[in-house]
Amino acid sequence: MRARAKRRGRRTSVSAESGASMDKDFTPRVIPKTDEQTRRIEEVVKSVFLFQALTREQLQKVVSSMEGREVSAGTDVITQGKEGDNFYVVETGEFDVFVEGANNGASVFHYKPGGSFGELALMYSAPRAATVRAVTDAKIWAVDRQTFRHFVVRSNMVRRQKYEQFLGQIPLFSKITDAERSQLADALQPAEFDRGNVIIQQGDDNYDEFKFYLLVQGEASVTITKNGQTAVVGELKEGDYFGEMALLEKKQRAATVTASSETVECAAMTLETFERLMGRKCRALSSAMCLRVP
Ligand code: 1OR
Repeated sequence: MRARAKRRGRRTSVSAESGASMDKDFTPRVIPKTDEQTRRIEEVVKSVFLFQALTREQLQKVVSSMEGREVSAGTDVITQGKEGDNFYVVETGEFDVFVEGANNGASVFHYKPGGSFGELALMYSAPRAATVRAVTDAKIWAVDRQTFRHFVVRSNMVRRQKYEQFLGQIPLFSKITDAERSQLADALQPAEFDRGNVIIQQGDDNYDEFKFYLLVQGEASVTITKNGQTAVVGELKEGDYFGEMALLEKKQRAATVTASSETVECAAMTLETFERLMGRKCRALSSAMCLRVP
C-alpha cells in the first residue's frame, strides 16, 4: 500500500526576512466579491503550491485582494523581459508559455484551470522569464506584487531557508547558483511518512505522479523483490536522495523504499517542476536528474 504524504501542520513564525516586504502595517487591497466568486477562487487556489504555506487568515486576505480579469484568446498576460506586477491563478481557459530562443519558438509549457504563473519575477525581483499567452478566452485572478511578497514570499521563507541549506550539502547540486538553489528550495514540498510506510513501490509505472525525494530527516530502507524473495539492497539516511532512477529512464520503479525510522521527513519535487526550473541548466548538472532538456 502506498503511503499518503502528510502535510506538516507546523506553522513557524517568520523572523528572517531577506528581501520580502517587511511592512508590518501593510494592508492588502480588498476587492469586493460575491460569495460565489470567493468560493470559486478558494477552489482554484487549493492547487497553488505557493499558497500552501499560508495560514487560513493570510490566505483569506490574499483571496480578498485578488482582482478578476477576463482575457481574450491571443492576449499576452505576461511579456518576457518586462517587470513583474502580478501573480496569476487560472480559473478558466488555457495558456501557452513561450521563451525566446527556446523550443524553436514553440510553446514550452501549458497552463490549465488551477494553474498559476508569474511567481518568478515577483519572488526573485527578476524580469519576466517567459511570455504567457491565452490560447482560449480565459478568466484569471491577479495578486498584486506587494500582496504576493508580503504574504506568499514571507511565509515560504522558513521552508526555503531549511531546504536551501539542505540542497547546499548535496554534491549533485554543487554546480548550481545560489539563485537556482533558492528556486529549487521553493519548489520542494514536505512529505512525511511513518515507520513502515512505502514511499516508492517497486513496479510502479504511474510516471505522471513520479517525484524524486530528498531525505531530510530519518531513515528508509531500499528493497528489491525478485522471484518472491525480498532483499534489502540499501539504507538511506539524512542527506540522501532517491527516486531519480525511474525518472531518468522513464521505466517502472526499480525498488521499494520504505520508511524505517519512526518518522521520515522528505522534501519532494515532481520532475515537471524540476525541468521547469532547471531546464536551461540541466546539461551542467549530473545527467541523473536531467531528462528532456528543452
Ligand atoms: P515569471 O514571473 O518569470 C513568466 O513570468 C512566467 O511563466 C514565469 O514567472 C513562470 O511562472 C512561467 N521558464 C520560465 N518561466 C516559465 C516556464 C519556463 N514555464 C512557465 N513559466 N520554462 C523553461 C523554458 C526554458 C518552461 C519549462 C517547461
